[in-house]
Amino acid sequence: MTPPESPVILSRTRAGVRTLTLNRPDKLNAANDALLLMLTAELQAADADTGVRVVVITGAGRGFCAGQDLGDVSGRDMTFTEHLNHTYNPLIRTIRGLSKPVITAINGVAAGAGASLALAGDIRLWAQSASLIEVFSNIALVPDSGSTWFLPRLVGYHRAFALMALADRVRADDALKYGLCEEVLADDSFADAVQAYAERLASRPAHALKLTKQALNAALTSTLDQALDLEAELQQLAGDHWEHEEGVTAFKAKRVPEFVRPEPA
Ligand code: T3D
Repeated sequence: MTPPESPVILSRTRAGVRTLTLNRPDKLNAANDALLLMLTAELQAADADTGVRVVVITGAGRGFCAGQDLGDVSGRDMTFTEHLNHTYNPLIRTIRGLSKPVITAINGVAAGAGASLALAGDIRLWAQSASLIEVFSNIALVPDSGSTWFLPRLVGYHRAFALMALADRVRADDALKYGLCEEVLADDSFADAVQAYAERLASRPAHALKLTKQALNAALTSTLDQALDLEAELQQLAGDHWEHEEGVTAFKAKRVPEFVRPEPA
């Protein structure tokens, strides 16, 4: 009897943190359609699950994600445009639109669309040995899955162009310097350190963070006037929520606020 195939995405929830692990380690977690569609579905499920407060995306084995599985493209019955609209673009839109913080935990090499995925997180944590390569030009393709949007906003047009044109590898220390990651963590305790970081994030006020993500996403493409208007609108929603009352009460009582409560049904 053939053993059942292991799932391309592993899912585990601990202390309000849902960890989704890309699970094709023999190919450095290169993405086939099953992986991309399942990752998007798992993210949507995490968004709908009130027990989940933070989502972590990471990779099994020594890679984070080597981008499109190049063994999986010949004979495909979709154009490139159709394929991106069917797989990668919904994935990136889902991450950016998720109402919960998404941590991309870059455990190893992130290349091509895997680099875009690494950059799409709200928080990017890198293992010391991780690296990122805008590898697309090696196979004469255009950076996709959001790389042309994320990278110049982080490093400026010129460094983005150079990284994309030459496909040079960015290592963790430079990634920190360039603003591609929030923290570089030791390899040997990476998973535990990511979980600890995620749990700290999970203890923060989830409703306020959801609105903060919404405001920051909108501000990336808005005018100052539009940002001020949206802040005023969202602040009302935050101020009317129990989290705000709890924060102020805790401050006055000189205690730590307790932002984790079961949501009313
Ligand atoms: O819709 C569309 O199709 C367009 C979308 C495009 C999005 C994209 O992501 S395009 C870019 C595709 N990705 C690449 O071109 C990256 C190819 N891989 C590499 O350049 C290198 O593997 C790395 C720099 C990422 C890592 O190098 P290294 O030396 O650490 O590992 P390796 O030995 O090259 O790879 C290990 C194994 O993974 C190897 O398999 P083997 O020989 O042990 O059986 C290798 O073939 C496999 N692998 C790595 N990347 C891919 C892959 N297999 C399939 N597809 C890959 N992308």
